[in-house]
Amino acid sequence: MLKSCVSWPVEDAERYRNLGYWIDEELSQILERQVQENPTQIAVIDNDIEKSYACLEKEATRLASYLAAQGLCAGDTAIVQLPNCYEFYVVFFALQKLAVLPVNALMNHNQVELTHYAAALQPKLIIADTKHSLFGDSQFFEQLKACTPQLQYVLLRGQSTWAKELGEKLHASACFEHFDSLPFRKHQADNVAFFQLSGGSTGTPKLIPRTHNDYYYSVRQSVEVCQWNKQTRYLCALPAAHNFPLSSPGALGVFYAGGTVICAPDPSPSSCFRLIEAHKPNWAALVPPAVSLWLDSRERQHYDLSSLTVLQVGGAKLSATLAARMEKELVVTLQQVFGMAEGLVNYTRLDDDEWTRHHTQGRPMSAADEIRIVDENNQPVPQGEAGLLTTKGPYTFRGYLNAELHNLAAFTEDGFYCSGDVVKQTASGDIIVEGRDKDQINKGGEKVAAEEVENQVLAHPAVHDCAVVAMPDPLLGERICAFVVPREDLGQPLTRAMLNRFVRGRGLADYKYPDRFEFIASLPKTKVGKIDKRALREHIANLLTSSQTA
Ligand code: AMP
Ligand code: DBH
Repeated sequence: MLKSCVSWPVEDAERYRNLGYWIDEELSQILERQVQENPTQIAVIDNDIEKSYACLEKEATRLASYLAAQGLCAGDTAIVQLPNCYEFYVVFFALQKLAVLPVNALMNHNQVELTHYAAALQPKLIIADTKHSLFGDSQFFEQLKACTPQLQYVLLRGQSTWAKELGEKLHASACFEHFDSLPFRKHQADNVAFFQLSGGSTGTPKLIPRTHNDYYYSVRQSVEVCQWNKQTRYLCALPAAHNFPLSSPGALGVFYAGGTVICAPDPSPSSCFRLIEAHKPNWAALVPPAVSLWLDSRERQHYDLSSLTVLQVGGAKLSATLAARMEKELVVTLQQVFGMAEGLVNYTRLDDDEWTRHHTQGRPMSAADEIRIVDENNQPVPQGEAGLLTTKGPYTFRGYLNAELHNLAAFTEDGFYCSGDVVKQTASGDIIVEGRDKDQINKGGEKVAAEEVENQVLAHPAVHDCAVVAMPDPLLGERICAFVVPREDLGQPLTRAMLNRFVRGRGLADYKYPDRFEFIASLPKTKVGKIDKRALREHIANLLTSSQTA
């Protein structure tokens, strides 16, 4: 199955190795080197738990030993769905040591997403949290097992009455204490280490194979750009599994630099301010809507947030107005981060001038990142003009898992990944994100593939046709609007309430639900007969404006 992962052409791989980008080390080495250099330093703070590097390494090794004793071995796959917590990192490194390849699902992923990951990966193991509604009892696990013949093991965080007693063991205070540590053999650093999730623009979410070599380089280079060191204290408030807080430089960057990760359950002011005052992080990463919430929160005056020196913002476009307000009112330096789980990450640099920090999304982190801004015929646009961002480099993937056809469209013939972002580049090489040419809604950093939502709505028997588009939203930037053409031949009129109830019953992640349904007699078409989504976006935007002014 993993044979269908596309790797780098031999000559590129050789070049990346010769230039020192790929060092043929596994991700687990990030932790091992700190155990040599920094064993007593606190690696992770999660509420009242403080764990040193030595502890994290010991507990990851024990968990790996336990899983090996159960029969898991290199090349097996797993689904992990954990909240922001210490155990997330124990599990991450345990699986890396074993060379078991996980996909780290987000906590707000639901039945539809997990079922799809299981179908794509045929995992042997699921590690989840009993707080998630799917894992409160055994029903969903049994259901998955029925269609995933390999699936045998489940390990739960939290109190569980159904997954034997193992569930309770995945708790920070006693991670597999009675398991002796086994030595783990080295694995090929060219191999896939885990699967990252793509926001996607197709009917089913795509999995991104990330290798040890490429991901490790992206972490090291991010640490270099951000100048992280042992004094770095990073507030991890975005979902730990997301590429941004995992690797830009994120928690893995902290571990590489020997600093401390402070886990926050979510990016809300009520969760974060308390933790900032208590644990004094100097860096944090947010999406733009969270920045708005922080700025407008009345709670802010009651807390000492002065330890924060840099606030990274990414995942969706930050307005220059918010950028300026943020630096002034929070007394921080802004770092814009424009990245993608597929690879390429751009940062504004800490010493960039104010205009660059406020108005651009930064520039590629590596000299080896190749950027081409092109028109729809893949021809470069003149410098300074907007075009489609395509890229390749030592940490940008070369193909989604099991997606041969889709990969043909997602890459140019010479291996550049077509990101679907419309950008322009300033004379100094900084990138400004202007928009997007992919069928996706970016709900304040949470990406939703229109087609995935359309398929769910289309499953309703009274729906004849459907098109999902972004509508403007003051806080999130965009929300989801579904235009629905009802079937005429059915007696009972279709209502918004019926559609809402129907979609909510389908087991899709909540953030993918349409925020609004609009009925329409037929979908507008372009000259070439495609659904005219631009017209639909304009239509809903006008409707919103006129309802505001009415
Ligand atoms: P994904 O492929 O799901 O990892 O999402 C990556 C996409 O998020 C990018 O291709 C952009 O469309 C969007 N994105 C990420 N960071 C930024 C940013 N700082 N500004 C604008 N868009 C962003
Ligand atoms: O949105 C993203 O996917 C993203 C944003 C910032 C990302 O993957 C990253 C940094 O690494």
